[in-house]
Amino acid sequence: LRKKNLTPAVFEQVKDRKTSSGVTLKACINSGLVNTDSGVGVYAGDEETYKVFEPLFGPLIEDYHKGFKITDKHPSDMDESHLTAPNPDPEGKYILSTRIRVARNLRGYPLQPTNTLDGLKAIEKKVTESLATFEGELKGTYYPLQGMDEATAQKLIDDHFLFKKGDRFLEAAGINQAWPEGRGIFHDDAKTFLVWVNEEDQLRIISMQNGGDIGAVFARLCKAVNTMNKHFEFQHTENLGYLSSCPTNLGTGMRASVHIKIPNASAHADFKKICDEYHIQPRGIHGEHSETAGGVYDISNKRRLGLSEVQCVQDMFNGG
Ligand code: ADP
Ligand code: CIR
Repeated sequence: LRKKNLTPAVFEQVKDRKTSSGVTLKACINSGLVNTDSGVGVYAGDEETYKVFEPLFGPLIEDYHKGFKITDKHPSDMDESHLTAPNPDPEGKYILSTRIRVARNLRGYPLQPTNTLDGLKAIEKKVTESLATFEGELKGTYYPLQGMDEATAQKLIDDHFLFKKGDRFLEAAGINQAWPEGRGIFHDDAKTFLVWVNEEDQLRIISMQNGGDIGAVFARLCKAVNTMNKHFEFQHTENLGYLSSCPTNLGTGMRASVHIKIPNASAHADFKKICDEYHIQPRGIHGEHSETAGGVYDISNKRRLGLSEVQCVQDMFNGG
Protein backbone atom coordinates (compact mmCIF):
# COMPACT_ATOMS: atom_id res chain seq x y z
CA LEU A 1 0.00 0.00 0.00
CA ARG A 2 2.94 2.35 0.65
CA LYS A 3 4.37 1.69 -2.80
CA LYS A 4 1.04 2.52 -4.38
CA ASN A 5 0.34 5.65 -2.33
CA LEU A 6 3.79 7.24 -2.01
CA THR A 7 3.76 8.62 -5.55
CA PRO A 8 6.61 10.88 -6.77
CA ALA A 9 4.35 13.93 -6.20
CA VAL A 10 3.47 12.86 -2.63
CA PHE A 11 7.12 12.07 -1.93
CA GLU A 12 8.14 15.61 -2.98
CA GLN A 13 5.45 17.03 -0.72
CA VAL A 14 6.40 15.15 2.46
CA LYS A 15 10.07 14.17 2.13
CA ASP A 16 11.44 16.85 4.49
CA ARG A 17 8.58 16.91 6.99
CA LYS A 18 9.00 15.99 10.65
CA THR A 19 6.58 15.83 13.60
CA SER A 20 7.41 17.78 16.77
CA SER A 21 8.71 14.58 18.40
CA GLY A 22 11.02 14.02 15.40
CA VAL A 23 9.15 11.39 13.31
CA THR A 24 10.52 11.47 9.72
CA LEU A 25 9.27 9.94 6.45
CA LYS A 26 12.10 7.39 6.69
CA ALA A 27 10.87 6.31 10.13
CA CYS A 28 7.30 5.92 8.81
CA ILE A 29 8.26 3.74 5.84
CA ASN A 30 11.30 1.80 7.10
CA SER A 31 9.36 -1.38 7.97
CA GLY A 32 8.16 -1.70 4.37
CA LEU A 33 11.57 -0.80 2.91
CA VAL A 34 13.22 -3.58 4.93
CA ASN A 35 10.36 -6.08 4.48
CA THR A 36 9.43 -5.91 0.80
CA ASP A 37 6.73 -8.56 1.34
CA SER A 38 4.78 -6.14 3.61
CA GLY A 39 1.09 -5.75 2.95
CA VAL A 40 1.02 -2.16 4.15
CA GLY A 41 4.57 -1.00 4.93
CA VAL A 42 4.03 2.11 7.08
CA TYR A 43 3.78 2.91 10.79
CA ALA A 44 2.90 6.14 12.61
CA GLY A 45 5.30 7.21 15.37
CA ASP A 46 2.90 9.56 17.10
CA GLU A 47 -0.56 11.14 16.80
CA GLU A 48 0.87 14.05 14.77
CA THR A 49 2.21 11.67 12.10
CA TYR A 50 -1.33 11.20 10.76
CA LYS A 51 -1.61 15.00 10.17
CA VAL A 52 1.94 15.90 9.13
CA PHE A 53 2.17 13.00 6.66
CA GLU A 54 -1.49 13.10 5.58
CA PRO A 55 -0.66 13.26 1.84
CA LEU A 56 0.66 9.68 2.27
CA PHE A 57 -1.43 8.34 5.16
CA GLY A 58 -4.79 9.80 3.99
CA PRO A 59 -5.05 7.95 0.65
CA LEU A 60 -3.48 4.81 2.15
CA ILE A 61 -6.07 4.76 4.94
CA GLU A 62 -8.92 5.23 2.43
CA ASP A 63 -7.42 2.45 0.33
CA TYR A 64 -7.35 -0.06 3.22
CA HIS A 65 -10.61 0.82 5.03
CA LYS A 66 -12.84 0.69 1.93
CA GLY A 67 -15.70 3.18 2.04
CA PHE A 68 -14.07 5.55 4.54
CA LYS A 69 -13.18 9.13 3.55
CA ILE A 70 -10.54 10.90 5.63
CA THR A 71 -13.00 13.78 6.24
CA ASP A 72 -15.68 11.38 7.62
CA LYS A 73 -16.46 11.02 11.31
CA HIS A 74 -15.86 7.62 12.86
CA PRO A 75 -18.86 5.98 14.65
CA SER A 76 -18.82 3.67 17.68
CA ASP A 77 -21.25 1.03 18.98
CA MET A 78 -20.24 -1.43 21.67
CA ASP A 79 -23.76 -2.50 22.63
CA GLU A 80 -23.86 -6.27 22.21
CA SER A 81 -27.66 -6.26 21.87
CA HIS A 82 -27.22 -4.59 18.46
CA LEU A 83 -25.34 -7.58 17.06
CA THR A 84 -27.07 -10.33 15.06
CA ALA A 85 -24.58 -13.18 15.01
CA PRO A 86 -26.05 -16.44 16.32
CA ASN A 87 -23.49 -19.26 16.55
CA PRO A 88 -23.13 -20.35 12.89
CA ASP A 89 -21.74 -23.76 13.89
CA PRO A 90 -23.38 -25.00 17.12
CA GLU A 91 -22.23 -28.58 16.43
CA GLY A 92 -18.60 -27.44 16.29
CA LYS A 93 -17.88 -28.99 12.89
CA TYR A 94 -16.04 -26.05 11.33
CA ILE A 95 -15.27 -23.30 13.83
CA LEU A 96 -12.47 -24.10 16.25
CA SER A 97 -12.41 -20.79 18.12
CA THR A 98 -13.49 -17.16 18.09
CA ARG A 99 -11.38 -14.14 19.10
CA ILE A 100 -12.08 -10.40 19.10
CA ARG A 101 -9.42 -7.85 19.97
CA VAL A 102 -9.14 -4.08 20.02
CA ALA A 103 -5.99 -1.95 19.95
CA ARG A 104 -5.58 0.99 22.35
CA ASN A 105 -2.91 3.55 23.23
CA LEU A 106 -2.87 5.83 26.27
CA ARG A 107 -3.15 9.58 25.89
CA GLY A 108 0.04 11.31 27.02
CA TYR A 109 2.46 8.75 25.55
CA PRO A 110 3.83 8.44 22.01
CA LEU A 111 2.87 5.54 19.76
CA GLN A 112 5.24 2.56 20.05
CA PRO A 113 7.81 3.41 17.32
CA THR A 114 8.86 6.51 19.29
CA ASN A 115 8.15 5.25 22.79
CA THR A 116 11.07 4.97 25.24
CA LEU A 117 11.95 2.33 27.81
CA ASP A 118 10.79 4.70 30.57
CA GLY A 119 7.50 5.16 28.71
CA LEU A 120 7.01 1.40 28.29
CA LYS A 121 7.66 0.81 31.99
CA ALA A 122 5.35 3.64 33.07
CA ILE A 123 2.55 2.24 30.89
CA GLU A 124 3.12 -1.30 32.19
CA LYS A 125 2.91 -0.07 35.79
CA LYS A 126 -0.20 2.04 35.24
CA VAL A 127 -2.04 -0.66 33.31
CA THR A 128 -1.18 -3.60 35.55
CA GLU A 129 -2.08 -1.68 38.73
CA SER A 130 -5.55 -1.03 37.29
CA LEU A 131 -6.03 -4.54 35.91
CA ALA A 132 -5.22 -5.93 39.36
CA THR A 133 -8.46 -4.36 40.65
CA PHE A 134 -10.70 -6.09 38.05
CA GLU A 135 -13.29 -8.50 39.44
CA GLY A 136 -15.50 -11.44 38.37
CA GLU A 137 -15.11 -12.56 34.76
CA LEU A 138 -12.34 -9.97 34.26
CA LYS A 139 -10.22 -11.00 37.24
CA GLY A 140 -6.75 -12.20 36.28
CA THR A 141 -3.00 -12.11 36.73
CA TYR A 142 -0.24 -10.20 34.93
CA TYR A 143 2.72 -12.22 33.62
CA PRO A 144 5.68 -10.04 32.61
CA LEU A 145 7.77 -11.34 29.70
CA GLN A 146 10.97 -10.53 31.47
CA GLY A 147 11.82 -13.53 33.60
CA MET A 148 9.24 -15.82 31.93
CA ASP A 149 10.95 -19.09 30.95
CA GLU A 150 11.24 -19.87 27.22
CA ALA A 151 9.04 -22.98 27.35
CA THR A 152 6.15 -21.15 29.08
CA ALA A 153 6.35 -18.25 26.61
CA GLN A 154 6.51 -20.59 23.60
CA LYS A 155 3.48 -22.58 24.83
CA LEU A 156 1.46 -19.37 25.23
CA ILE A 157 2.43 -18.38 21.66
CA ASP A 158 1.68 -21.84 20.20
CA ASP A 159 -1.71 -21.88 21.93
CA HIS A 160 -2.57 -18.52 20.29
CA PHE A 161 -2.63 -16.48 23.50
CA LEU A 162 0.62 -14.49 23.35
CA PHE A 163 2.26 -12.30 20.69
CA LYS A 164 5.35 -13.71 19.02
CA LYS A 165 8.93 -12.66 19.66
CA GLY A 166 11.22 -10.89 17.19
CA ASP A 167 8.63 -9.92 14.58
CA ARG A 168 10.69 -8.48 11.69
CA PHE A 169 8.00 -5.93 10.73
CA LEU A 170 7.95 -4.50 14.25
CA GLU A 171 11.75 -4.72 14.47
CA ALA A 172 12.19 -2.49 11.41
CA ALA A 173 9.57 -0.08 12.74
CA GLY A 174 11.63 0.38 15.92
CA ILE A 175 8.97 -1.26 18.10
CA ASN A 176 11.09 -4.10 19.56
CA GLN A 177 13.55 -1.88 21.43
CA ALA A 178 14.60 -3.07 24.91
CA TRP A 179 12.66 -6.33 24.42
CA PRO A 180 11.36 -7.95 26.64
CA GLU A 181 11.36 -5.15 29.20
CA GLY A 182 7.98 -3.56 29.86
CA ARG A 183 6.10 -6.26 27.93
CA GLY A 184 3.72 -8.84 29.26
CA ILE A 185 0.32 -10.51 29.20
CA PHE A 186 -2.60 -10.32 31.63
CA HIS A 187 -5.20 -13.08 31.59
CA ASP A 188 -7.88 -14.81 33.61
CA ASP A 189 -7.52 -18.49 34.55
CA ALA A 190 -9.66 -19.64 31.62
CA LYS A 191 -7.68 -17.43 29.18
CA THR A 192 -10.88 -15.91 27.79
CA PHE A 193 -10.06 -12.30 28.73
CA LEU A 194 -6.52 -11.20 27.94
CA VAL A 195 -4.58 -7.96 27.65
CA TRP A 196 -1.30 -7.69 25.76
CA VAL A 197 0.92 -4.97 27.18
CA ASN A 198 3.38 -3.04 24.95
CA GLU A 199 3.46 -5.00 21.72
CA GLU A 200 2.66 -3.19 18.43
CA ASP A 201 0.24 -1.04 20.41
CA GLN A 202 0.40 -0.28 24.11
CA LEU A 203 -2.70 -2.38 24.73
CA ARG A 204 -4.48 -5.14 22.89
CA ILE A 205 -7.68 -6.06 24.73
CA ILE A 206 -8.78 -9.57 23.79
CA SER A 207 -11.80 -11.81 24.33
CA MET A 208 -11.61 -15.38 23.03
CA GLN A 209 -12.97 -18.89 23.54
CA ASN A 210 -13.33 -22.22 21.78
CA GLY A 211 -16.25 -22.66 19.39
CA GLY A 212 -18.37 -20.20 17.42
CA ASP A 213 -20.35 -18.28 20.03
CA ILE A 214 -19.47 -14.88 18.55
CA GLY A 215 -22.12 -13.10 20.66
CA ALA A 216 -20.60 -14.31 23.95
CA VAL A 217 -17.10 -13.30 22.87
CA PHE A 218 -18.32 -9.83 21.84
CA ALA A 219 -20.33 -9.39 25.05
CA ARG A 220 -17.24 -10.16 27.16
CA LEU A 221 -15.16 -7.72 25.12
CA CYS A 222 -17.77 -4.96 25.55
CA LYS A 223 -17.71 -5.50 29.30
CA ALA A 224 -13.89 -5.39 29.38
CA VAL A 225 -13.58 -2.30 27.18
CA ASN A 226 -16.33 -0.43 29.01
CA THR A 227 -14.54 -1.19 32.32
CA MET A 228 -11.18 -0.09 30.91
CA ASN A 229 -12.71 3.18 29.64
CA LYS A 230 -13.39 4.07 33.28
CA HIS A 231 -9.71 3.58 34.19
CA PHE A 232 -7.86 5.06 31.20
CA GLU A 233 -8.01 7.85 28.67
CA PHE A 234 -7.14 6.52 25.23
CA GLN A 235 -5.73 8.38 22.19
CA HIS A 236 -8.74 9.15 20.00
CA THR A 237 -9.78 11.65 17.33
CA GLU A 238 -13.16 12.35 15.76
CA ASN A 239 -12.27 11.14 12.27
CA LEU A 240 -9.66 8.44 12.99
CA GLY A 241 -11.30 6.96 16.10
CA TYR A 242 -8.84 5.14 18.37
CA LEU A 243 -5.26 5.77 17.25
CA SER A 244 -2.82 2.94 16.56
CA SER A 245 0.70 2.67 15.22
CA CYS A 246 -0.39 0.70 12.13
CA PRO A 247 -3.01 2.56 10.05
CA THR A 248 -4.93 -0.69 9.48
CA ASN A 249 -5.89 -0.64 13.17
CA LEU A 250 -7.37 2.87 13.32
CA GLY A 251 -11.00 3.48 14.22
CA THR A 252 -12.40 0.60 16.20
CA GLY A 253 -8.96 -1.07 16.47
CA MET A 254 -11.01 -4.23 16.13
CA ARG A 255 -10.16 -7.56 14.54
CA ALA A 256 -12.89 -10.15 15.02
CA SER A 257 -11.86 -13.61 13.82
CA VAL A 258 -12.73 -17.26 13.73
CA HIS A 259 -10.38 -20.17 13.22
CA ILE A 260 -12.40 -22.11 10.69
CA LYS A 261 -11.90 -25.30 8.68
CA ILE A 262 -12.41 -24.41 5.01
CA PRO A 263 -10.16 -26.71 2.96
CA ASN A 264 -12.39 -26.56 -0.13
CA ALA A 265 -13.28 -22.86 -0.08
CA SER A 266 -9.66 -21.85 0.48
CA ALA A 267 -8.54 -23.97 -2.49
CA HIS A 268 -11.15 -22.32 -4.76
CA ALA A 269 -9.76 -20.18 -7.58
CA ASP A 270 -11.91 -17.22 -6.48
CA PHE A 271 -11.07 -17.45 -2.74
CA LYS A 272 -9.28 -14.09 -2.63
CA LYS A 273 -11.97 -12.39 -4.71
CA ILE A 274 -14.74 -13.69 -2.42
CA CYS A 275 -12.83 -12.50 0.67
CA ASP A 276 -12.45 -9.02 -0.84
CA GLU A 277 -16.13 -8.89 -1.73
CA TYR A 278 -17.12 -9.59 1.88
CA HIS A 279 -14.41 -7.33 3.36
CA ILE A 280 -12.72 -10.21 5.13
CA GLN A 281 -9.06 -11.09 5.39
CA PRO A 282 -7.68 -14.64 5.55
CA ARG A 283 -4.61 -15.19 7.74
CA GLY A 284 -2.62 -18.30 8.62
CA ILE A 285 -3.27 -20.33 11.75
CA HIS A 286 -0.53 -18.55 13.72
CA GLY A 287 -1.71 -15.04 12.84
CA GLU A 288 -0.47 -12.42 10.48
CA HIS A 289 2.26 -13.45 8.02
CA SER A 290 1.98 -17.10 9.10
CA GLU A 291 1.22 -20.11 6.94
CA THR A 292 -1.79 -22.30 7.43
CA ALA A 293 -2.26 -26.01 8.08
CA GLY A 294 -5.03 -28.48 7.26
CA GLY A 295 -7.28 -25.93 5.55
CA VAL A 296 -7.86 -24.04 8.83
CA TYR A 297 -7.89 -20.29 8.30
CA ASP A 298 -8.11 -17.22 10.50
CA ILE A 299 -10.93 -15.25 8.89
CA SER A 300 -11.50 -11.69 10.12
CA ASN A 301 -13.01 -8.32 9.27
CA LYS A 302 -10.60 -6.25 7.19
CA ARG A 303 -12.07 -2.76 7.68
CA ARG A 304 -11.83 -1.24 11.15
CA LEU A 305 -12.37 2.48 10.48
CA GLY A 306 -15.56 4.26 9.41
CA LEU A 307 -17.82 1.51 10.75
CA SER A 308 -18.79 0.65 14.33
CA GLU A 309 -17.55 -2.26 16.42
CA VAL A 310 -20.91 -4.02 15.92
CA GLN A 311 -20.52 -3.62 12.14
CA CYS A 312 -16.94 -4.99 12.26
CA VAL A 313 -18.15 -8.17 13.96
CA GLN A 314 -21.06 -8.28 11.49
CA ASP A 315 -18.56 -8.12 8.56
CA MET A 316 -16.72 -11.14 9.97
CA PHE A 317 -20.00 -13.04 10.59
CA ASN A 318 -21.36 -12.30 7.10
CA GLY A 319 -18.09 -13.20 5.39
CA GLY A 320 -17.34 -16.27 7.47
P1 ADP B 1 -3.64 -9.60 16.04
O1 ADP B 1 -4.89 -10.32 15.78
O2 ADP B 1 -3.53 -9.24 17.47
O3 ADP B 1 -3.48 -8.47 15.10
P2 ADP B 1 -2.12 -11.90 14.98
O4 ADP B 1 -2.75 -11.97 13.64
O5 ADP B 1 -0.63 -12.09 15.05
O6 ADP B 1 -2.36 -10.51 15.71
O7 ADP B 1 -2.82 -12.97 15.92
C1 ADP B 1 -2.42 -13.07 17.27
C2 ADP B 1 -2.67 -14.46 17.80
O8 ADP B 1 -4.07 -14.66 17.95
C3 ADP B 1 -2.15 -15.57 16.90
O9 ADP B 1 -1.58 -16.60 17.69
C4 ADP B 1 -3.42 -16.09 16.27
O10 ADP B 1 -3.34 -17.44 15.86
C5 ADP B 1 -4.40 -15.92 17.39
N1 ADP B 1 -5.79 -15.90 16.92
C6 ADP B 1 -6.35 -15.05 16.05
N2 ADP B 1 -7.64 -15.35 15.83
C7 ADP B 1 -7.90 -16.43 16.59
C8 ADP B 1 -9.05 -17.24 16.81
N3 ADP B 1 -10.22 -16.98 16.21
N4 ADP B 1 -8.94 -18.29 17.66
C9 ADP B 1 -7.78 -18.57 18.29
N5 ADP B 1 -6.66 -17.85 18.13
C10 ADP B 1 -6.72 -16.79 17.29
C1 CIR C 1 2.69 -5.24 6.89
O1 CIR C 1 2.79 -4.17 6.30
O2 CIR C 1 2.53 -6.32 6.31
C2 CIR C 1 2.78 -5.24 8.40
N1 CIR C 1 3.30 -4.00 8.86
C3 CIR C 1 1.40 -5.49 9.01
C4 CIR C 1 0.30 -4.67 8.44
C5 CIR C 1 -1.06 -4.88 9.10
N2 CIR C 1 -1.72 -5.95 8.50
C6 CIR C 1 -2.93 -6.00 7.92
O3 CIR C 1 -3.07 -6.37 6.77
N3 CIR C 1 -3.97 -5.73 8.66
